[in-house]
Amino acid sequence: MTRLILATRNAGKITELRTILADADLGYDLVGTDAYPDIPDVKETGVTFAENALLKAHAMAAATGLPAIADDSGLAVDVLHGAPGIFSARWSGTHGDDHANLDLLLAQLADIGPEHRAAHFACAAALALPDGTERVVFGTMPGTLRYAPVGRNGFGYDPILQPDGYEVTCAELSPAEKNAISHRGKAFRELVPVLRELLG
Ligand code: ITT
Repeated sequence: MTRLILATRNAGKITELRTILADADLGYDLVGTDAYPDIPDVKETGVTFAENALLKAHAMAAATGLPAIADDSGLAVDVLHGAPGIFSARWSGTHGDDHANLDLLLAQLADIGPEHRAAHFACAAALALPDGTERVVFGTMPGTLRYAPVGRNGFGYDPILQPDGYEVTCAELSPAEKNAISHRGKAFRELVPVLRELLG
């Protein structure tokens, strides 16, 4: 069985990709970064989601000699010209402080009317092989930003993004409901034909 690495410590992402690979009947053994504790995290020095996803995937493929997948994602707000974008995880200054990031964004947009609150989650998912071969695929989830957080599921900006066509926020969707329409779910599903082409 081919071992495939997903360069993340996020258990939710591993479960999501594992489910998609199983549904597609691709018999890979998918493991996360935690299976390689001695490999240091790579600095996300890219300026696009794709660049950062490729950096992470190539670093993992080079260090392990195995095919590696990595994703980079974030929230892009129209009126902010795509910000927070690649800075989504550290918008408030502290990496991974979801509450502070979301509070700062809501404060910045407090005076912006409903007609100008369009935003989308974006995800780039990269596959890198040890020989340097690379592919990147993308997924987005468009929606509108609320004025206050609602819902307890998910993470990050989920409580303030209401996906187009829904009356609830992402944080009110079940994981399966969100995966079916999410930026990451779409990008991961786009990887299936790429994996078939490059790995068989
Ligand atoms: P890795 O370990 O895989 O690098 P990460 O915690 O850096 O994961 P991401 O790159 O997936 O997280 O996402 C960066 C930020 O974008 C994340 O901290 C959230 O603020 C936001 N974000 C991305 N996807 C999201 C989603 O599905 N729901 C809510 N917020 C999301």
